[in-house]
Amino acid sequence: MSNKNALITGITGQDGAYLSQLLLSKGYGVYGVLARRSSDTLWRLRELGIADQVTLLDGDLTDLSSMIRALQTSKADEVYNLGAQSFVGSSWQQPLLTAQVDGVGALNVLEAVRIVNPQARFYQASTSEMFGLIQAEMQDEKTPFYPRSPYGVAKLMAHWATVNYRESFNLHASSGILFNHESPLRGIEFVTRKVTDAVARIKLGQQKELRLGNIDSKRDWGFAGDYVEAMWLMTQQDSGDDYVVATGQTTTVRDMCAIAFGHVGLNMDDHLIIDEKFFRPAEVDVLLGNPAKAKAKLGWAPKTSLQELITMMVDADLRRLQAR
Ligand code: NDP
Ligand code: GDR
Repeated sequence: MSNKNALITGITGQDGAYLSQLLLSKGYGVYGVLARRSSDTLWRLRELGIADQVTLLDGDLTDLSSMIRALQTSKADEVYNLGAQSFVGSSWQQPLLTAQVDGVGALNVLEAVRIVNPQARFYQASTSEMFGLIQAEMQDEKTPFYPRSPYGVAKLMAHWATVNYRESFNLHASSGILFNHESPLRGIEFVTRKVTDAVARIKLGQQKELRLGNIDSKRDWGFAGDYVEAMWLMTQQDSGDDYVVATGQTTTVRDMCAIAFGHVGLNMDDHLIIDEKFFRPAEVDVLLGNPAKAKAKLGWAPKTSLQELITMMVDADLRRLQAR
């Protein structure tokens, strides 16, 4: 068992919850930055039964002083920067906030590490959205970036800041370029969870239709529980590096949707409506990651198929709705 401490920004998010669970199982003292909100944000940690096993520290990524204090209080050996305005769709409405939180926020955490404990190992939650407009059939660590949203642009700044701090100050800093990963703890605004929640409601007679935007886009979807293991493996290496984490399979939103409806014996065409409202000003048409480096260097491989993932999510949504 480890006697290390970890600090997680974004601990109340999907990945923060699964990463906390993983680190607790390894014996870490887990600290998380809790951004002030008017409503409760601990539901994911509660659902995993770990809300009282982590130490929450008030702070915000845009507030450098709170990041410095979080580093000091937690005495973190490993810092995972998962906090972000992570919804691509909202980033066109809130480009400056997204830049402040996702771009400058990462720089604040890097500065806090540099000031308080440059020996701490740093993980940055980078994203396949940095690839954006397709430059290669399969994207890997050498594929050029071409972000297509204010979110992608902000995350690119954070990625390069991570690389730059590694090269400038010799920090143990890694950038995990993670492709889409989902789970029953996924936010309801993201397409997989929007679909699985709607399918469960339609099955239970609580809803009739599901309105989506571009169902022709393709994503490389994996399970969040598998992906947080890759984050931890990166901080265990001798030095920081950049890694693509993906399944190597891509599927259209349409086919993902068909899996969800099919799982409960419903016909998607009876319920699905295409709504212009959900189209984006610029789209990332296809994402398909090549996780060969993560496999070779980290010994990481995805364990959950898209079929298993979507059926797990539909079943969880059915259970939640029936328990109400
Ligand atoms: P979520 O949206 O579920 O979680 C985001 C977290 O960031 C929440 O805990 C949120 O707090 C916190 N947060 C937002 N703004 C601030 C702020 N100003 N200060 C401090 N904390 C803040 O995201 P995921 O868990 O899905 O993703 C984790 C990270 O990985 C994100 O950075 C995301 O951009 C990135 N990523 C995600 C992928 C995915 O497919 N899930 C793929 C690639 C990258 P609160 O709960 O209070 O809102
Ligand atoms: P994405 O995820 O933008 O890839 O970012 P999202 O699930 O929002 O969209 C995936 C694709 O589905 C299309 N789509 C819709 N999307 C949503 N949300 N709602 C709809 O109604 C809808 N209809 C069609 C989208 O246009 C898109 O093509 C996620 C986030 O977790 C990011 O933080 C992360 O960095 C990337 O994954 C990798």
